[in-house]
Amino acid sequence: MKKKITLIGAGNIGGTLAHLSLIKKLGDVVLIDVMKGMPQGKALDLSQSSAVEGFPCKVEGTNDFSQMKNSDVVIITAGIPRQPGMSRDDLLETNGKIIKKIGLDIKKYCPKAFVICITNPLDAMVFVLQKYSKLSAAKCVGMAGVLDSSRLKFFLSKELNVSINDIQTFVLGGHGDDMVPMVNHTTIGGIPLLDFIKKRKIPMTKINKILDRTRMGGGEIVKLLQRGSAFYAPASSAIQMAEAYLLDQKKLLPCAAYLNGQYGLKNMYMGVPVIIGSKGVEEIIEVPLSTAEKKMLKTSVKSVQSLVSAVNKILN
Ligand code: TXD
Repeated sequence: MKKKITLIGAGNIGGTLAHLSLIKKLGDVVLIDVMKGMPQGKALDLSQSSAVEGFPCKVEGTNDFSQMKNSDVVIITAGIPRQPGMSRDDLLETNGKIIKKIGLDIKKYCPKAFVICITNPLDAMVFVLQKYSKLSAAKCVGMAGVLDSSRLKFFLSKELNVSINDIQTFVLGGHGDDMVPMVNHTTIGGIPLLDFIKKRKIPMTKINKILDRTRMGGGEIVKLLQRGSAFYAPASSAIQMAEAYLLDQKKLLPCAAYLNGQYGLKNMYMGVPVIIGSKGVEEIIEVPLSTAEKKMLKTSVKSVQSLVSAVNKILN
């Protein structure tokens, strides 16, 4: 039977998610947005592309949230994105209220779905989503780490002049400017990054610049676009997570997952490496951290925790 994928928020990322889902033949797509006409218009446009692309899946656009009923996968981008000069945290109140309502809808219409939150500030929003949807922790995740790692991979591949596909890396912590890129766990075709750059005589200062550019990767695009934020790479990243679930791929991906003791943290969402398969988050992988990484992670944890307590106050 064909799977049903609901995309809540039909803006830049939502539209791209729909296009990718259809081209990859992942299932029938429902695009939901509060804006009248827009999801319907995008769905019609996407449907017409099936004549060329030849996908067998249907796509519908609607303003009716009950249409998410019995979805297998839900991906949420509803809310407002950053404008130049705004931090992700400036979105807290508006997006918090939106995500709370969507959480309650998910509880009502598709409590068994695998749900991926993309809306910022990510780690706080996925916490709110899980709280109100009552989804199991395994079925409720946030997308940020795949994107942040993709940015790091891209910058490294350019600097090192190697294929992006040969770079293995991940980013730990919250999706903020204090995320923790895992240099010690980065390999180039199996060779540790630090050995690789030593051999090539690439100074560590260059790598540090790349790490900073990764941390600020979202802001760099916001500034260039002048309206809205990145959407192609975020959509690809979330589709990789959805695909891992739908096809039971057991992929190891950095995602915002609910922590219950892992990394010494409890009752919070944060970016960690997880295995995604047909049960959702099947395992959280813990890796040893250096003293410096532990310190950086602590800072990132503090930012996430203060956002969560701020949003809890707003919503209660
Ligand atoms: O790594 C990550 N997690 C991210 C997150 C990377 C990039 C962008 N990230 C965040 O995704 C960004 O900060 C935003 O919070 C979301 C969505 O970004 P997008 O670029 O798609 O924003 P758009 O184009 O403004 O689309 C948002 C849509 C828009 O069509 C609104 O009408 C709709 O959300 N919207 C709603 N839909 C449903 N229900 C409600 N309540 C609602 N409110 C607004």
